[in-house]
Amino acid sequence: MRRPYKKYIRLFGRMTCLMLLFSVLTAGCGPFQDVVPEEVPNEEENLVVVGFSQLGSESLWRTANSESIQKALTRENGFFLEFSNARQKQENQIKAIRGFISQRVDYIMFSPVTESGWDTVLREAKDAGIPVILVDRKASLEDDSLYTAWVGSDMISEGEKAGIWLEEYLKKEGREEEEINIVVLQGTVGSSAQLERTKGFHNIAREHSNWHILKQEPADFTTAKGKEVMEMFLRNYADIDVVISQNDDMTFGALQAMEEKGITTGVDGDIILISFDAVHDALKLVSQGIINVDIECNPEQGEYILEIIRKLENGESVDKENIVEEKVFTQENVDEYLDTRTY
Ligand code: GYE
Repeated sequence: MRRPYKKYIRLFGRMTCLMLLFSVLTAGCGPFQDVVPEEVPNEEENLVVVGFSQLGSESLWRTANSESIQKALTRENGFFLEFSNARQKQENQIKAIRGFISQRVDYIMFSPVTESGWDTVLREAKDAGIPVILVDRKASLEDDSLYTAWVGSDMISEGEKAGIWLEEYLKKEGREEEEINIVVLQGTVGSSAQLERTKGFHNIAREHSNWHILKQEPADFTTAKGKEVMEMFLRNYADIDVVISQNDDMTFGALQAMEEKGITTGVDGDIILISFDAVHDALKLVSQGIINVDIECNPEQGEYILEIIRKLENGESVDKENIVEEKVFTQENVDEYLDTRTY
């Protein structure tokens, strides 16, 4: 495989050697040894260079996803990972991807903050001969050959699981004929997570003429926005039966807003609360009966990516779509998973 990036690695390698030599010679004579760049790869290591534009650090899920990838693409495993945080801005991701192209990295990975707007930059990557791996969220592209593989969740199915759980729960409670008022805290507008979870839930909701979605409002997957939007829901709607929050961080914010108004949620509460992600702090609330159900979204995608890149390096073919495994957590099954959840 052509590796023009190796030129830079070679240069860095030489610089590192020179700096190391200098620092040895001057050891104890000043602060210079502190600036030796230990991270920079040298030629002998023959590392696979991966540029990764993570979309942000908006949620606990996202932190776990970044950590999983950083843990898999290590030097020991033969990788040099250049990690760039886009702070939830598409323009930052496009800039980072262009930077990776000009550095001639071996692979580009990114988690698209929103679905659309990637055709031009991905065409540039393709023209430069750099394979692109999509992580977590999807991109809607006019030409699917602009990426090599995608690793992530089936988020339509996640939305459907929420709907199916609600259907069964209302039946169990003898409320299946009741008028049910629903509000939805949505994730980042135009992200595949927001679009697909919404679509999946609607696939089930449309079968129930007594379910009324009063309002769906984006809260950007953050706790602060979740609280703000929930406060607005509480001001505008007096009779809410169900809150659906498209991630746990927004759920934490929504819970603060409801607690401040003396409203309870969950198994014995005033409002049914449905959340997504299933991070440890939320699973604790499921166990305590404060969140009724948490639809898991699995952030541990590092190992899948590792395997894909290894196959590509060996000239093997890879599946275009790689879906991670996920569960549904309620008070009935959550305790057996609580202790082992690391994020
Ligand atoms: O649910 C949320 C995060 O794209 C699946 O993004 C991901 C979502 C996840 O910020 O917590």
